[in-house]
Order: sequence, then C-alpha cells, then structure tokens
Amino acid sequence: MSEKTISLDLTTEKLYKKAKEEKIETVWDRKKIMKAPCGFGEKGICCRLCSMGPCRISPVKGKGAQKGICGATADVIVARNFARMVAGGAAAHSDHGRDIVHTLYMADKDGNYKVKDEEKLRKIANELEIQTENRDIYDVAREVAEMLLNEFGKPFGTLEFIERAPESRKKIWKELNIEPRAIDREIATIMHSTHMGCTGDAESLINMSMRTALSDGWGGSMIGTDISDVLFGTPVPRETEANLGVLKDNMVNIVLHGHEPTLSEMIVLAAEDPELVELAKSVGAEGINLVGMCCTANEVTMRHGVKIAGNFLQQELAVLTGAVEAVIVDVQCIMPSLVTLSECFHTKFITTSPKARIKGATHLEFEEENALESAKNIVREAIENYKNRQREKVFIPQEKNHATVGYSVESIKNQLTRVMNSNVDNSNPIKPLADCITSGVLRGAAGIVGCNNPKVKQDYGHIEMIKKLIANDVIVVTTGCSAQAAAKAGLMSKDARKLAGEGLRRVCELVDIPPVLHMGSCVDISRILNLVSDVSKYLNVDISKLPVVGAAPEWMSEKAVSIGTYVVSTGIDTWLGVVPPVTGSEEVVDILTNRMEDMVGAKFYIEQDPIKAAEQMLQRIEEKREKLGI
Ligand code: SF4
Ligand code: MSK
Repeated sequence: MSEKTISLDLTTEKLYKKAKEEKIETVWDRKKIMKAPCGFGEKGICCRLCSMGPCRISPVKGKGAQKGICGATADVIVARNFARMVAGGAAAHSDHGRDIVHTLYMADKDGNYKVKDEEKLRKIANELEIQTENRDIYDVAREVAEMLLNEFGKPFGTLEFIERAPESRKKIWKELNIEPRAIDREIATIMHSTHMGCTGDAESLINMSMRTALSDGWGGSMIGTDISDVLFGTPVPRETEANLGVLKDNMVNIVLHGHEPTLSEMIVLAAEDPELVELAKSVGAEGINLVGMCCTANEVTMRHGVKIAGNFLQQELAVLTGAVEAVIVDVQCIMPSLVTLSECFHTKFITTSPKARIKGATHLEFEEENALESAKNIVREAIENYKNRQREKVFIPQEKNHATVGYSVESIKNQLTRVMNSNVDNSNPIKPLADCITSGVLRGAAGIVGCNNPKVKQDYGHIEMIKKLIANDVIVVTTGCSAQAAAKAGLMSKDARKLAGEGLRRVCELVDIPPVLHMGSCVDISRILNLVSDVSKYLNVDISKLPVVGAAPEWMSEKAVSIGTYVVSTGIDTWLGVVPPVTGSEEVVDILTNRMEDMVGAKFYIEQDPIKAAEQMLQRIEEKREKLGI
C-alpha cells in the first residue's frame, strides 16, 4: 500500500513513509497481512454461540449448509450477530455514562470534582422532578446522581430522558414496544435473547436492537454528555488547532487518548500545575504540551481548547514522531499495538483504567478518590521521560489547521439568538435555525459522525461528503473522529465559509460560525438528538419528516452500530460508508434498508462512495422539503 492511497492527510502519508523506512509495523501493514477478510464473517453468517458449532452458513442458496446445527437460519444468525454488536456498543457508551454519574455522586465543593454548571444541574433536576429550591447544590447533585444511576437498573418504567423526544416519536416507540426501559436491562435482554435456543426471528431481534440502541442514545450517552457538562462545564465556542503538527519539538508532549473526561480533566489541571511545569523546565523542556487523540481530544478541546493531535488512525503515528513522552489512555478505541510500537521509541504507553488493561503497557491506575494527585503522578512520569527522547528519531510533520469548536446545543442557541436578536422574535431560541431551514436559506442539516477505518482512505469519506453537503447549503454538525477529520482539513475554520453554498455562507457570516460545527465526542451525538428534537417540537412535525440526515462514512466500532441504530430509530435516515456484516441475510438487509422506514420513518443506506452518498442525502433532503411544502 502506498502512502498516497492510505490517507487524505499529509501527516499520515509522511509518517507512514517513515514507518516503512524504519520497518515499523502499523495498522495498514496488519490489514495487508490479513489479506481478504473471512467471507463468512463479512456476511455475518458465522455463529459460535454454542459448542455444537461453530456453524457457518453457505453463502450460496441451495448449496452447502443452509442452517446451523440447531436449525438457525442465516437470517437468525445475522440478526443475532447484529444485535450483539448493538449491545456491545450500547454497553461501552453507557458504562462511560455511568462512570460520569458516579463522579457526580462523589462531587464536593472541597473535592477535586466540583459542579461547574449549576444552571444545567438545576435544569436536569427540574426535569427529574427533584427539588432545587433552598438546597445545597451538592445535595441536589447527589440526588440527581442517584436517580440517574437508577436508570441503569430500575425495575419498572422507561428511561427519563426519552421524555425529551417529541410526542410523535414517543408514540412510535410505544407502539413498536421499543421504548427503552433500564439501560442494563436492555443490554442483558439482548444477550439473553441471542443465547442459543432463544429468539429465532430476525425482525424481533432488530426490534430489540432498536430498543437497546435507544437506551444508549437517549440513555447512557445522553446521561454521559449532560453530567459531563455539569461537572466540567458546558462547551462554548473556542479556538484550537488540529493535526500532528500540534506536537512541539521543545516541550514534553503528552497525548491523551480514549474517552472519559474524568481522567482527561484532571490531566489538564495537572499539566497546568506550576510545580510540574517547573519540573518540565528542569529536565530541559520549555514546558508541557498536552494534546488529544480520538474522543478524549474532543472532550478537552470542547471545554479547554486543548489541541487535537489526530483521529483514530493517527494514534500509532503520534508515537512514530518520536516526540511523544507519554500516551495516556483510559477506555475504548485504543490499539493494543501501541505497546510494541512504543518500545521502538522512548514513549511511555500508560493505561489507567482497570476496564482496559493492556499487557506490556505501564499501568498507573487512576484513582478518582485521589484524582488530582493521581493525575499529577501520571504527568510526572511523562516529564521524567523527556530526557530519554532520542533526537535523531524525531520527525514532527508541520501540518495543522485552525478550528473553532465548542458547539453544544446551548452555545448554538446562544449564538443564534444573540446575533439574530434584532430581527427575530426571541421567545424560542430554536426559531432562527428553524426559520433558516423552512425558508430554504439552509436546505437542511446533516450529522456526520464516526470513526476511521483502514478499509477507507483515511478522512476521504468524511471530507468529501462534508464538502459536497456544505456546498449545497446543508449545515453539518459532527462529532468523534469525523469532527477531527473536518478540523484537520480546515473545515471548522470560519474561513471555510467560502466552500459553502450561498445560503449557508450567509448564515455563517451572520451568526459568525464555521459551516461545520464540532458538537463533541461520540457520546455527544446525544446533543444532536436534543437539537433535532427541539426543531421538531418547534415546527410541530415529527423528526422523520425534517430535512435532516446522518452518516458514518468510515465507521468501524460496535459503538457506531449502536449509534446508527438509535439515530435511525429516532427517525433520521443514516448512510453507512462501510458495509455492515449483514449481507448474508436478505431479510436483515431488507429490514435495515427498507422495512425500518415503515416502522420508524427512517432507514439505513449503504453507499461506499461518499460523493454518491452525499448526492443521495441531498436528494432525500429535497424530497422531505417537498413533502413538508417548504
Ligand atoms: Fe450452531 Fe446454533 Fe450453536 Fe450457533 S447456536 S453455533 S447456529 S448450533
Ligand atoms: S473515538 S468510536 S474511533 S469515532 Fe469516539 Fe473515533 Fe470511532 Fe472511537
């Protein structure tokens, strides 16, 4: 594979070339060794749920095994595998959310974790019908935390935050019996129903997948986002930079990678500690340069403007620069390959969570009870490693781009109302956005999210799709690695307005925003759900009728399968740029790409060419506009 074909990003090309020259293995080399993927796995027709198997179904109709030993058909096997992917993704996001709520429970005015956004906490407390008047804010915090922890295992009722959805949506969920109940319960139900000898009906399994996915989007992820805002502050627009060029030759470089802000927030504080800054100087550096990778980068850039080193496929490349003293990780999207790769350099690969220990890594467990001290110890480890940097091995590509980030729902509403205040009725902060859509100045909105995947030229899917959409007056909101691709490509700079169509450009100029808005990490897709719900309620039309689309052009993780499923179940058509492992079942393909529309008013589209996908999205947006008569 040549460096030209693996990525759209010049820094990736350069560092991949370096890896080749130094005979260091990367994700692309392992992908090549893997040769053609297993045809059964690719189609989802391999089952190893019991020891009568493993069973694999012949992909040729009428030839070879058409059923597993227990009699399970390809439809059942594919649907069970899909459901388990959803459960895996929902578990990851929701366990993240649960940890954040635990932190809120521990929060104390004299402790390391404090309530930073009291207004948001009071708003959530009101929603949960928890008294706030004349109460200490930390008492309120504990009661909110207890109630939200209960959302994971409560024996009766449905999730509290689904009340935020428009009535029309809740009605659909109720009729289909996919209103999510307790979060852990939905995940356990999938694991039970997909056990050998349980559900043998593909449609029922996809229904259960929708309910479990909704417990992620409107449950675990939404809780994770909201409580992170309460603890660490609701993001507001701020400036940052993105790409590996943010690493500094003369500083202690620390890459923060993973997902949960409980760790990264404390590392941010520790890196500003005067004693540690002094220590960095005493070892010959000019200071500490903290940068982010993957969703941790999104969390800390949204709240502090910490610079973004890169997205998923750049984690190995950061180490390959030879200039990173430590990669500090917590959970999710961390390649175990970082162990051997770090051994080729002086880099310390530090794991911190008992949920994601990796053999060969330095494990410094992050103790939340002693959070700041614990974070300082981890940062100290990185500083002390600066002296081991081998100068002859250092190569930092200089490419980076400027980005304006920090677009929480609150900051989008603020920005819109503040700027457009003079000529609109200010009674509903969502009115200006809704007006721009109904008048046709903006044709619609698109949420572009998700990972990188070495099956796709890195960032190509994200960037080509986004460019096509903004050129056609569709405002784009992004999260996850997609947001980082956009930031690296300069699409989050206000200058990128020049790439937008006339209507979107006018809105960007008036409101002073870039055409692509960074809404945060993967759990923050819940922000998009809240925003779309607000527009739906304001216009009094169901979400499925709005000119709004979603896409994950380079997705790779189970979390993305859960996300796609809850976004579609919320009524938003979603395009996948990587084919999911379901093509071994005509019925499952039919449900996902056709019948789901009759159930929830939206469906999946599979299109590997991002430009064609964007054209389909634009067409769908226009169809919806026509039906709405706007
Ligand atoms: Fe085979 Fe059925 Fe067992 Fe799966 S559950 S491995 S299809 S016998
Ligand atoms: S980090 S899930 S690679 S978006 Fe959220 Fe990026 Fe995908 Fe991980």
